[in-house]
Amino acid sequence: LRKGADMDVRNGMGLRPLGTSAAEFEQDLLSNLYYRRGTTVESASTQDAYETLALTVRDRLAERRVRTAAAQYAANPRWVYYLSAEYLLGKQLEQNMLYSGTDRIARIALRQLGLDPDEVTALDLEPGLGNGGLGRLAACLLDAMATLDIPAVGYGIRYDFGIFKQDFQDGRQIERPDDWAFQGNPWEFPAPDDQQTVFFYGHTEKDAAGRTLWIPGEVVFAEPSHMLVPGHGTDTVNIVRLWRARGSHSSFDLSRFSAGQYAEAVDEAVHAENISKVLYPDDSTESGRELRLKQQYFLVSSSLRDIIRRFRLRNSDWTDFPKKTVIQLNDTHPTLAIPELMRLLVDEEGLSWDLAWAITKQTFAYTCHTLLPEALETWPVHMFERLLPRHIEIVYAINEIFLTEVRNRFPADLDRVRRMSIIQEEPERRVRMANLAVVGTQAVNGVAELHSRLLADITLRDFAELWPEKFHNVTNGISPRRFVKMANPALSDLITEGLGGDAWITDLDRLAGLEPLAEDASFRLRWREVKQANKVRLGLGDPASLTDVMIKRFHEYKRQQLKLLHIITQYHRIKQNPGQTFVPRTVLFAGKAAPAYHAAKHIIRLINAVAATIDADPAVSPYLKVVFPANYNVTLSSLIIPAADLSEQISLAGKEASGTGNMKLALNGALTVGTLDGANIEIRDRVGADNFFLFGLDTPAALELRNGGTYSPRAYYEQDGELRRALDAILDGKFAGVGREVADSLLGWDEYLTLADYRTYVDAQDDVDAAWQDTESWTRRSILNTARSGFFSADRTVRDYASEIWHVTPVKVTR
Ligand code: GPQ
Repeated sequence: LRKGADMDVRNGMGLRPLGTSAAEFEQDLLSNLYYRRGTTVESASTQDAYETLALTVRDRLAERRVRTAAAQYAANPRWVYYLSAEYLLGKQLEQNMLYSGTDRIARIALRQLGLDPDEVTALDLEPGLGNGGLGRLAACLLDAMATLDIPAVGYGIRYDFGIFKQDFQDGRQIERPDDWAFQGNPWEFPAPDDQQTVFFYGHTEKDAAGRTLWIPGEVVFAEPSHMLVPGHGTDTVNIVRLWRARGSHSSFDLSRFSAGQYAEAVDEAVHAENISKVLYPDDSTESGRELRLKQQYFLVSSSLRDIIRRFRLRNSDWTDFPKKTVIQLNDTHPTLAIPELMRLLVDEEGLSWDLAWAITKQTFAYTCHTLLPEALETWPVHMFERLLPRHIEIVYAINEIFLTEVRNRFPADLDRVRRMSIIQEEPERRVRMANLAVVGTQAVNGVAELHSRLLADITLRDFAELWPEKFHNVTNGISPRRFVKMANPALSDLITEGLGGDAWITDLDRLAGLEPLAEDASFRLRWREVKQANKVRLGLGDPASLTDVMIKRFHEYKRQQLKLLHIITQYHRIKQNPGQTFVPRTVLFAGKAAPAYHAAKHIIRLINAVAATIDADPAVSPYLKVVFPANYNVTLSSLIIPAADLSEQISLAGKEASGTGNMKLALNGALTVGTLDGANIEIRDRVGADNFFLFGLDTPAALELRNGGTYSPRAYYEQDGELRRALDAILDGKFAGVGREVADSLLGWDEYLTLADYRTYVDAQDDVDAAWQDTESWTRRSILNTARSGFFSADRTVRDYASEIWHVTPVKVTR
């Protein structure tokens, strides 16, 4: 069979359509149970039933996938390839039942066979192949690309262990491995024939013709499998292709094994396979480990070869490559793709440097997701050149030509040259991946308006001065399917009823049609009933209380510690005023801290200690409850978000690139208490200042205070009695003696100006309490938050990418 025949148009023909009735689904379940699972109803375990269900649902989408591949192959379009080290796809079963329209019939069929649908579906696990917002954004964009019929493939790594499972022991975070695929993963199609070879280490030589050869020192195989990425309300099914590292066949040492050296016999294979063993549980900080750099090159090298293989199915001329290919780099993690494509074109394909560079630059685009300088990845030159001896030469060559351009544009500006160089010289020679990413791409974008502006004005200012046209903004968005339709079925039904149809699911601006219903008292009552039911479903805290949620990774810039100071203040007010009534609140935290991020872990521990102290105090617990469910993930977020009344988006202005939880919460009718940071600004502009609780310094004020050199957290402590009481309570050990490190850090330096924003934050929370007491008005504002948040659909985000950066058009899949 000709390689690549999977793409052949003929494969779209001659398929028996799969049935759409419950009886046909039941037949297919049985047949899959017998022929693919090799068992019978009588002897099937719940795992058998689950896997069979998954296969039966998957088949419905696989049929669409075949037609998608055929249509896309025939069109020979410009493809979007999304390269990301992380994907947080969420559970697949519920999604795939929804997208294939089999939810109802699957349940009927399972019951017909005597199986309990809830018990069976409970076995579906979430692949946690990412850390936080960046990984979930990747999943939302794939969902939207498929929904908009854009030919796209996501590339990533199939980590054996995803993001760690979080648990608490004495209130402390502990991490346990996430062996998500131990039982196998029924959603995955292995494609061993598309295996690629990835090289590391070694040295370079020049051949007689003067061409550079890379003589590698290590060979690892990359074995792909893909999962289906269905679009909603369309037949398009794209894929996400994940690579797994495999040792070569020769890496099993039979002679050692025969000599009883069992561990040594598999040494080499184990070493190779370690590359895709575990996701680095870092978020916005550089890990600095060689294995991570290896992972990045592993992803890039295998994906590029696969992209080229796909290009060659329909094309032969290299100059067509950028016409048929756009590769979006999800942050700098896949930036090695730039020197790797240069190497393939120059060393392996024999193209001239200039032509290869023109092709490369036109092919790539780069999304930056941060403003924190410490999150801009750099790699020590000595590590880079040992692992990738040819790539460092290419990076040097790119840098030399680039710096010549800089010198010509800005003569005698040595400092600028030093700042812009891809190589940092002091205090240690390092490769600056963000600089490489800007130099080697045709477009650079930030992920919210403020973020994109700050990138151009501050973080990447020198580059924006050189190439202003390269810089774009594409405000993030979220999947309305995942985070409204699936997460909040009750609200979805009410919205559909209110709008007289469900077209909003793929056209979220239609939510604007809810605005007049905010004035309808009976609609408001039903809106409240839905929120109430979602709180009951979540099962944490009193459903009548104000549910106040802060759900995100733990990071000092996000300022969970500020929320905590407010909680302690409220605790003191309640204790000081016995007999007075207060607005009852359930404060819910959820999120993980990077295992080595000690300051964040101290905050987690203190939250748990404060929660326990409040719980044990009968004078306070009727009005205040703090809950912190462990192991925040996509699944848990889908339960919390629909139950939230108040969304905490309280990062220091100028630090949060965008945020996406802020969008999910507003769309589900939570009101935001937030700073002028990231996408909060755009949310507030849309929902209206009256429906958003604003507080805190704005970015210029924060920059001035921080950089002025006179910021004194202690002055705030001394001037504000309530703040002093809150910090003293921690320092005095009132919370089981826990958290002094947190208070010390706030009083000592307070990098993120928590104390400076404390007073306006507490005042904003008082406004929240006052607003909550007017139930009808709160509900009106809640409805308006939903009605005016249609902009935050990932469909809009993808349309922006498609028109501004990718210049791609849809390919419609037909029967
Ligand atoms: N983000 Cl650099 C991550 O989740 N991980 C990272 O390593 C970096 C950024 C987030 C960012 O903090 C949020 O503000 C964004 O909303 C999100 O990426 C998606 O763009």
